[in-house]
Amino acid sequence: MQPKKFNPSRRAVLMGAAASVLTPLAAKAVLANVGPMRDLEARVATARLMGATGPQTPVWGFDGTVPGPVLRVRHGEELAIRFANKLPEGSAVHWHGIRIDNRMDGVPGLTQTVVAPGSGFDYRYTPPDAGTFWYHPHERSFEQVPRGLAGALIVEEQEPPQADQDIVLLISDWRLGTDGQMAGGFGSRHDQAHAGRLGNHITVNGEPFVTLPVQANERVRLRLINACSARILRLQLEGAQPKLIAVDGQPVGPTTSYGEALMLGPGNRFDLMVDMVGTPGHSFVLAEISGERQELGRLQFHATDRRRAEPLVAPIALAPNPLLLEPDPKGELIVPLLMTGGAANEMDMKVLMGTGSVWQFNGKTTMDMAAMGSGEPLFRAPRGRSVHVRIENRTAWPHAMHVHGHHFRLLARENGPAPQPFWWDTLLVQPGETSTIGFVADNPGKWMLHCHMLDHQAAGMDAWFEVAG
Ligand SMILES: [Cu+2]
Repeated sequence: MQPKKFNPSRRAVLMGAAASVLTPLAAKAVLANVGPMRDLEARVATARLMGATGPQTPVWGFDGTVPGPVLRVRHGEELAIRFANKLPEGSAVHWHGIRIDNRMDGVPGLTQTVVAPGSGFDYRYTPPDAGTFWYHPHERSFEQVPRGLAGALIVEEQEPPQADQDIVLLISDWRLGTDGQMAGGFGSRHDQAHAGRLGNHITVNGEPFVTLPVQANERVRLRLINACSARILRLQLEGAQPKLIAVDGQPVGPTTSYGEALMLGPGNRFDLMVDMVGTPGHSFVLAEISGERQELGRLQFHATDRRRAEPLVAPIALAPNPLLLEPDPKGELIVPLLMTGGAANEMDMKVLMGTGSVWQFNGKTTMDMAAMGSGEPLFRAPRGRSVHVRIENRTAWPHAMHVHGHHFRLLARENGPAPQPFWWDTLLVQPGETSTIGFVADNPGKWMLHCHMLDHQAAGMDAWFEVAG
C-alpha cells in the first residue's frame, strides 16, 4: 500500500484511533484490513409512493431514495460506511440485528453522540453473522423512519444455497393524504397510546405494487423486511409453498410450520426459499392480510420460457452462523419486565388527557428512563451470564420487543402459542402474554431493549442494559 495516497479510509482509521498513537507496525496492521468507505447520506428527497404516475411525496431517504440503497457485504468482510447527515435535525444509523461492536450500534445518548446536521460519522465493523438485516436511524425514529429512512443490509453467506434470484422486499407503511403529501402529527399522543403510527399506504421497495419476473422452475430467495413504524404484517404468497430458511438473520429449518401467514412485527425479517412450481404464464401473489386483504406484489412467470425442466432438488438449508451460545435453561439472572399503560385500560383518561406517562416498564415512566446512559439500566450482567427477561404484557396492545447486540431464544410463553426454536432479535408479545426470552450476555457495552413500535418506544417503552467487559 502506498502511504502517500492518503485516502478517506485511512483518515477514518486515524479518526477511529482517536488520541492513541499508532506505532508504525500497528498502523500497518490496521491499514492492511481497510477497504474503501461507502458514502451514505441521509437527506430530504421526493418519491412517487403511489406509483410512477402518482404525486411526488416529500420524504427523507438514505441517498435520497426510499428505501435506502441495499447494502451488501460478504460474510467475513468489513462494512465501512461514511454516514453524512443532511437532514434538518440530528440523526445516526443503527444496524438492526447485527451483533455489533457497541461503539457502532448507532444509538445517540448511549453508544455515540448524535450526528448533527451537516456532520457525519464513520461506521466500520465486520458483521459476525450472515443474513438479512436492516438499517435505520435511532434518533427520533418515530419520525425519521416513517419519513422514509430505512434500508436493507444483506450479509451474504460464503456459500449460499443455490438460488436463481435473491430478492429483497422491504415493506414500509406510510400515512399519506389523497394528494400524496405526508401527514404530520409524528409522535402524537393518540398514536403513542394506541397501536402507534399506522399508515394508510403500504409499499414494497417504495412502490405500491411490485412485479417480479420469474421463470417456471426457478428457485427464488425472498428476503422480507418489516420496516413499518408500527404495523404487524401478515403476509401470504398465495399458491406457493415458501420454505422459511431464516428468521431475523439467523438460519432456521427449512420449515413451513409458520401457520397460515407469515407474521412479522416491526423490525422482523424472514428469508424464504420459493420454487416456482407452475406453468409459464402463471403467477404467485404476495398479499398482506392483517386488515383488508391487500395485494403488494406478484411473482410473474415468463409467458413461455422455463428455467429448467424440473425444479431444483439441491438443499436449501443455510449454514449455521458462528456460535450463538445457548442460554442456561434455568437462567442465572432473571429480569422481570412488566409492561403497563397505553389506552384502553385504567390509564386511559390520564393518558389521553396528557397528564400521565403513556407506557411503563416495571412501573417506571419515560422520565425515569430518560437520559439513557446516565439513568439506571434495566439490569447489569457480567459478560457470559445467561439472562432471562420475563416480558409480561399487561396492556391492550401487542409490542415488538427488540434487544440490541444479541439474539435471543423464546424460552417460554404463557397464554400464547408454543415457542418455535428460532433465534430472534425482535419478538412480538401479544396482549396478555408473558414471554420469557433468554440469551447469553456476551457482547460488552450498553444496549437498548425497547418496543419497535416506534411511538411506543418514544413514550416510555425504552430501556437499556449493560454487559460488563
Ligand atoms: Cu409497543
